[in-house]
Amino acid sequence: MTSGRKILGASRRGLLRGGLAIGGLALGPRAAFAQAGAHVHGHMPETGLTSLPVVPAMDQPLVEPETRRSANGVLSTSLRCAYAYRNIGGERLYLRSYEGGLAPTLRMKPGETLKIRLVNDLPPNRDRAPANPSLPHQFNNTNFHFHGAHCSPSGIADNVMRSMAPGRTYDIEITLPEDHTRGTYWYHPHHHGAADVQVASGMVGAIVVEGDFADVPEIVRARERIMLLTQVVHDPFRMIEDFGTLFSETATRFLAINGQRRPVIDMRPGEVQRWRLVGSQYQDNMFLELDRHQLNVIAYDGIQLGAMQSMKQLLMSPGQRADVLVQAGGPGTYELNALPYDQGHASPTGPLARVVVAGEPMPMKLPAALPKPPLETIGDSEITGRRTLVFGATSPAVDASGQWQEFTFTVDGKTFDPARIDQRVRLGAVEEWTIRNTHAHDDHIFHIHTNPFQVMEIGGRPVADRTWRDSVVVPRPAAGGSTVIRTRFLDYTGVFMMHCHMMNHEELGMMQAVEVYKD
Ligand SMILES: [Cu+2]
Repeated sequence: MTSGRKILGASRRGLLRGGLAIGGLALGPRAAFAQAGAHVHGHMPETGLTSLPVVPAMDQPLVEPETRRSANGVLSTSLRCAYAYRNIGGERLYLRSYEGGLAPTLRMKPGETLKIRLVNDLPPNRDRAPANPSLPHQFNNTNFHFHGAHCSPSGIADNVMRSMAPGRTYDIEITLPEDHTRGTYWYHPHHHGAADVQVASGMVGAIVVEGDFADVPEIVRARERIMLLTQVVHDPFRMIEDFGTLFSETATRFLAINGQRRPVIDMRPGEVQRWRLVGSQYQDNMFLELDRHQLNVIAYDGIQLGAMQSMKQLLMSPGQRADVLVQAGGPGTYELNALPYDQGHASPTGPLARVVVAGEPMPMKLPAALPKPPLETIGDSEITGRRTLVFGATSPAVDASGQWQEFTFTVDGKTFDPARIDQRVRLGAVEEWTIRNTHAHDDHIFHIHTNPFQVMEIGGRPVADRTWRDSVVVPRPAAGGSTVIRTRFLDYTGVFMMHCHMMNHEELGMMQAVEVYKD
């Protein structure tokens, strides 16, 4: 294996991107310093042998991930999981990462195959697996989940029951059907015990299934931006080595997009851009507002809407995506903020980006209408079965400290056990599920793999357009206490997951295994 060449290549890319990531540790301090000195001008801080260039904390142009595209029906690539230094918001963090920092965007089409050689270069686990699998553990195990994909959950496809151990290499092969919905998806690790730490570390990347809105010239002409929303957390050593770093309602240090704190998004007056927003934050809701601009949503969770939804504020929950058209107003600087939002407790707030509108006006238009959405609505007569699931949690006594050890998070009163199948569904079934939330202190996020669903009602209120999604809020009892969805279990048998996408809750047990079987 030519690991030396790979590491050098990654370092050079990091330097060219502006010194965001240097594989300093792997290269050896002397080599890293020589490379940095040779290529980067400016002040080198005396922070140790592996000095990195100073990156201003904020107001840098938005950096978008490198793109990797399919060719001849296959997207063949590798993903290396390893520790890396990342400069984010003036902090020099040392975190588990994909490809040394900002994970690449994968672009492919329906009918194509994604082939990944995943190299787990994380160090050995120091702890043994606990008797209770829903206690966080072994943070250096990983695997790969294509969030939102309608594809096989079995074998070496989108199988999150796989365990990818440190020091080893694994192949993943995921084929999308010809009629797969086209839009914005994402990927992240899903190994129970370690997924939360890895997602919170920024091991998140976008996947674009190409070809949506191809007949809508106003959207085709719009410049696209990939924006991975994250909550940045770390301990006093600027690492994440303990679950307690992630679990408290005040854990978030600041919010970031694509690993940048308050980057600058440039636009021309009148320009329309398409922002592919990915809710890759590990735990909390983000309630977005762009000063003096409308957010025009054209798709949720990678599935086209039949009519544009124009709004002042947009709620992004963990796991969700929104494709948003933004039309710039007059010259000026406009703040993109996360506003206060009550999810049972206060969600994190703060600046996300600045939109700087300047230059020659660019006369562009928003679309007058959108094409027919891709999935047929599920009518009453199609339903073959109904189930109710209960998201619950035990909360600590009023005088407790709020540490994670004091909580359990459950579905139907049980924490997750990979040895148990919780829901069995016949292939071809079309079901209506009511998800109740009995947990007084938190909204939760229902997410299920393999098949998208149609949202019928949230908190007792019908959803007018019955939005297709793969992740949806289940409000706490005081806010309605339930969400109703309908879904078709088509095409794929096998075992996959249903869980809360607030990663702290999933890791502590709020997850079930669903098996779709053929008679
Ligand atoms: Cu939850």
